[in-house]
Amino acid sequence: MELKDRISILKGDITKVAADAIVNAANSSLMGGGGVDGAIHRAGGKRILEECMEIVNIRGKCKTGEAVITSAGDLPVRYVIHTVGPVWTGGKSGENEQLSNCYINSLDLAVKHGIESIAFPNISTGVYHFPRAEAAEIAFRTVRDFLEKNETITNVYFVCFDEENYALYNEIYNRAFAYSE
Ligand code: AR6
Repeated sequence: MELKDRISILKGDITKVAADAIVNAANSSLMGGGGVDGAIHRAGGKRILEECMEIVNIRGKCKTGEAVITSAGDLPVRYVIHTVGPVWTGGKSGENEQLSNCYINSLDLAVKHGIESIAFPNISTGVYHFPRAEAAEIAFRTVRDFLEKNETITNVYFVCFDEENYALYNEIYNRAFAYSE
C-alpha cells in the first residue's frame, strides 16, 4: 500500500471514528478533562477512567510526550491510546520534540498491540495552545517518517475538529503527495 493511501485527513468527532484505536490528547493525571479528552471519556464510559487510574497507581503520572493504552469502553474501537501533549510556552522548551514524541510513542504502542488503523486528534492545539500550523507540520512529518519504516500500520487518520486544522492538514497532505501517482 502506498504511503499516500495510508494517511487520511478527516473532519469531525474522533469518538465517532471506527478504527482499531483512537488517540486521546490527555493530561498527565489521566483523569479526564475538557476538549477531546472529555469527549472520549463521556462517549467511552467509566471503564476507561478506571483503567487510567490503575495505570497511574502502578506507574505514576504520564509525562509529556509519553503514551499509555487502555481498552475503549463503549467506543467503536478496540483501544484508546492516551498521550500527553506539551503546553505551548513559546517554543523554546522542547515543545516540538515533545509533540513529535506523542505521535511516535502512540504509534510504537499501536504496533506492540497489533493495531493496524489509528486515529489522531490535533494534539496540543486546543487548551495547550500549540500553534496549529506548526503542530500540523510536526504531526504529519512524524507520522510519515514512522510509516516509511513500518509496515504493520495500514491506516492513520488525522481527525480535525475545526475548519482551520482541516484546511492545514489538507494543504500539507496535498503538498506532500503532489507528485505521486
Ligand atoms: N474530536 C476530535 N477533536 C476534538 C474533539 C473531538 N470530539 N474535541 C476537541 N477536539 P484539546 P490539548 C480538538 O483542548 O490542546 C484537556 O482538558 C480541538 O479542536 O482537547 O492537547 C486535557 O485533559 C483541538 O484541535 O487538547 C488536557 O488537560 C484538539 O482536539 C488538555 O485539554 C486538541 O484540543 C489538553 O490540551
